[in-house]
Amino acid sequence: MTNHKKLLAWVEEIKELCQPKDVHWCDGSKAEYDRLMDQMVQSGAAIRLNPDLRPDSYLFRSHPSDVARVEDRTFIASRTKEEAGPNNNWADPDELKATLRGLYKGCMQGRTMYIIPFVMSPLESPFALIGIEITDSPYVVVNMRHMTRMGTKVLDKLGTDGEFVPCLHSVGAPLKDGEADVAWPCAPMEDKYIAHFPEERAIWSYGSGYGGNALLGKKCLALRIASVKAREEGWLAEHMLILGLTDPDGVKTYVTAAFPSACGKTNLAMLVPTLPGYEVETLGDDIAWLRKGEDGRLYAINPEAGFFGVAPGTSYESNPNAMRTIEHSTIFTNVALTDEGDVWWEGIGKPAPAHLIDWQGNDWTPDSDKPAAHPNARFTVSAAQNPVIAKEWEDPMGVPVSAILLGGRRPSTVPLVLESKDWTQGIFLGSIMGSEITAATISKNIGQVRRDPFAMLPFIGYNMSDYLQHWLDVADWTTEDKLPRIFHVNWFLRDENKRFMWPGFGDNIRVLAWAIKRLQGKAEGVETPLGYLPKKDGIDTTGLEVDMDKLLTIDRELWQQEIKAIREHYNKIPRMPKELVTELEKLEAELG
Ligand code: SAT
Ligand code: MN
Repeated sequence: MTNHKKLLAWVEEIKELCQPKDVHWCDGSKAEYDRLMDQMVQSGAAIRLNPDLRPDSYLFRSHPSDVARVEDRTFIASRTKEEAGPNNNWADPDELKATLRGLYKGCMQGRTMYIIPFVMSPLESPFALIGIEITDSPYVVVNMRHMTRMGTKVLDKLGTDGEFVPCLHSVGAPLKDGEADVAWPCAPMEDKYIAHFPEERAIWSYGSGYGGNALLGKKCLALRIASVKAREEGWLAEHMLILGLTDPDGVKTYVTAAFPSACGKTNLAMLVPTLPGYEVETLGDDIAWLRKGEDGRLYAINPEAGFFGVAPGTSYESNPNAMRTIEHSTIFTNVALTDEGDVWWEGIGKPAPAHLIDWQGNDWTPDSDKPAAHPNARFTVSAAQNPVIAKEWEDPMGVPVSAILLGGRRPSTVPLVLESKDWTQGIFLGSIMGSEITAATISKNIGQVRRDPFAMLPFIGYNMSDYLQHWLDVADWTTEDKLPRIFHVNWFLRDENKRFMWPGFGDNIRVLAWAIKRLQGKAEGVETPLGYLPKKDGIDTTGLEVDMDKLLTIDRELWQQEIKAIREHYNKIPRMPKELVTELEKLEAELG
């Protein structure tokens, strides 16, 4: 096991506090995974899918209240409110700990306490961050096995005094003697807490079993805690996919892209190009850590080992590589079940069968007025199963990034693509990013546009103004020619009839191709106050029926309104970096 004194002491402390029935140190083996799955199938927590149709795969149904991240119940408990900033719920660390200790007391009664040693980044990477998640959820254990590198090998790396981030998690549903368990235990909303202690580098999560609330290596460690560490140490922890794009000349370029949750990062990362001669390979679909390499360029590494992707809308048409990835050995959460024992969801590319069991376990027919799968239903799967995973995806030093894409769901105003004139304008474009709120977070305002700088609003572990300043400061790390170029994209423009104006998916290669040509000096840009737009015929639209004039417009009236909205957004962030305010003033003068 381990002789790590600090770890052993912490485990003892948590055992005393949470009073589990027993303790299991996870070795990370497939045998352990299979055993846990067998137990969960027996207890009714999991359903084994038909092995002839979906081998080695399982379905879980969450409690109807526990279906997404809970931003209202997510806290950054830094020493001061100022350090957490206007973008975070702040709580006094001592008070929050007292509240949480009260909840954790006896919270694992009747349950097994699992200890999951895991590492974010390949084990041998110098940038790896080790976490130890203690949880009473076997669902978390099996998901962590796909999403991270976990088990005994991590304890070996930790040695007797290595550093680790303690990540405490409980579903918050103790079992009294003889009390039967439910399929998805969790606590009521007001008792859920996703708490981060950035100075101490600790995570305490209580009451939710879902995704980013419970798989603590992901948003909690690899983004919120890592972003704090990154600022202190001079690197970046970002909500970005990483892809490798090979052009018809055989030149491979690495691109990262920041989009909010459920805006198509997984689809873009696995894109099948509709333009001949191009090839896209995946390195990551959600998180990128970026560091300056010895040659002065920025290198990106994916700290995760798997994909936790949105199922609805995923089909052999929209994302064939995702569909191939999840043909076997996959965990599904909140999708519908067919009578044959396979999965189904809205947008899977096959008509709904006459009968299904919906995500809540009820009979469902096509007449039902509710979706069969929850809109935030997910698949969890090892990245290695992706047929287009890049062979270098686990390179311990990462890959050099040439372009950064920023985007969100904007039905109007923001054109299909533009390139910032320089780094500062690129950071400005990142700071004003907006997107329609999706089902990936529990919110009453789904569909409304909210400002989500760098798609990091829910994930920055400190003050947003310092975060934006940190991005601006990257310009001082290296010379301008070595910095990635920054592009803003919007696949989600709609026409008067609310129809999407751009086909998206595999056709997004056409925009990527333009961006790559810009990097290579092979495409001219049209200068606008917001940056460079493609020339009229700059984007190859062969075979498409699209209105490029509309897709590439910067509408003065809409932008005058947009500037007002940006001002409001800026006003909510005290200490907004001066350079960005200047950018806004410049834009106002030019478009006003
Ligand atoms: O639930 S997660 O935070 O893991 C998914 C997402 O919101 O991106
Ligand atoms: Mn995400």
